[in-house]
Amino acid sequence: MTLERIDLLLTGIGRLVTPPGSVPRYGGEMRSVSEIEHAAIAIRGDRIALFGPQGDVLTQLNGAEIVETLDAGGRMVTPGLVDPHTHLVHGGSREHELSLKRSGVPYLDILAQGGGILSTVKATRAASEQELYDKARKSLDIMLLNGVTTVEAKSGYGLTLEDELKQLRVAKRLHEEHPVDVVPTFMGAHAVPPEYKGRPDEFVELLVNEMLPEVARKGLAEFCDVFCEQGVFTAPQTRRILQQGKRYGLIPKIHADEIETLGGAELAGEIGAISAEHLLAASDEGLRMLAVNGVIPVLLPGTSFNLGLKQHARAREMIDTHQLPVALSTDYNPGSCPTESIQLIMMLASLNLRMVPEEIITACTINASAAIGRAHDIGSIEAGKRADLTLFDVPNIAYLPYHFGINHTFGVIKNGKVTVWDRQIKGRKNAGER
Ligand code: IZC
Ligand code: ZN
Repeated sequence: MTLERIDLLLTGIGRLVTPPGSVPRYGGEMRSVSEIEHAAIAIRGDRIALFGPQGDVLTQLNGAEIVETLDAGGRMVTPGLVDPHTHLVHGGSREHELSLKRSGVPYLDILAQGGGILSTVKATRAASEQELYDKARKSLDIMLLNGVTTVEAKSGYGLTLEDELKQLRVAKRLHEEHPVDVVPTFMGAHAVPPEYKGRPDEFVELLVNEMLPEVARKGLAEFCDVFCEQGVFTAPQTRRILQQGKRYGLIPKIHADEIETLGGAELAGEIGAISAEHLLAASDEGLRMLAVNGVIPVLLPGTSFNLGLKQHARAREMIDTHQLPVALSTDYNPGSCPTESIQLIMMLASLNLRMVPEEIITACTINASAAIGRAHDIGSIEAGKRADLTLFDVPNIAYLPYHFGINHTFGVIKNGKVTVWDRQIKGRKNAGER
């Protein structure tokens, strides 16, 4: 890239931290991140042009036209964080189920009684497209203020063709209108809707024959996900749905072995899913199948925490024994994990998954971007990659999972534009609206 003109030069970076490269980091590689003190980053358009020790960068820019220079004030800078598993677009909320949960009724029992996901289905069907948009947009603002620059968003609270399309259209509009990039996943197989109660195979046929083809035709999803779980969708039903998704160009993902061991991890390996999510109850063979087939485990420690489970995903074995490229995500949803805070997830990954800070940063950047097929474009600070950067008011990465329960993000640069500064969103497209 020619260095004749730089649009934004970020100087005064106390510590620049990034995983290297543009491919997922496997196992032991997750621990090695590049750290540069007193750094600078030069941006041209929406791309990183140059980065390194500030003295070196300034020397290389000698004679270049620099449109704007911004002082990071000694803060830490990482790649913009990526949240690769959310149920961002939904109606209503589920605090009315909290007492039931706390009295010991399990998550899947609440669903079997017509609550849980199905109570959100009712609220989502009743909501207008604009109401869904306004609610999701508020969550997206919170994510951005927490340092997230790309999120994946699943449908799955409509469960009719029209209501699934409604959710996916909202995700598309958010992607176009909000600074955060929104990557859409079709998850019509999230639950069996009440009108198909006791007839799950008929619902699978509807998904396969009508919903999937139409979603794909309209270009409203990149990925297809299935909740493969006891009492929800079986492994054979999951296989059928994801194989049909593949025929229509949708890349498979699986909510696999979250609560019961159903062989979801094995299936993710067999069909070549890009990622397998949750995995608390995954078998040894399942983990081996993920490794052999290059499937990215997306771990969601906020969910096991919030469900009060004793069991956690076996992150240490995934990383140390199976050399897997672990990613982390919020799982933001109104039931099992009502939080947008990826920084809380970092703390829980440290506490309950025993991941070290370098692994956590890798899991929230390059590996998270790989879980949504974008490691070539985002997830690390590299010349030529998208200029998505997060500034934290912390001295080093260990401080992020260490000092918990508050937001450490000071600023965000998205597509080369200063989008959050001094903890405020700038450059909002429809600034006057809210
Ligand atoms: O709304 O409960 N696990 N799907 C599968 C969810 C959690 C979201 C929800
Ligand atoms: Zn989920």
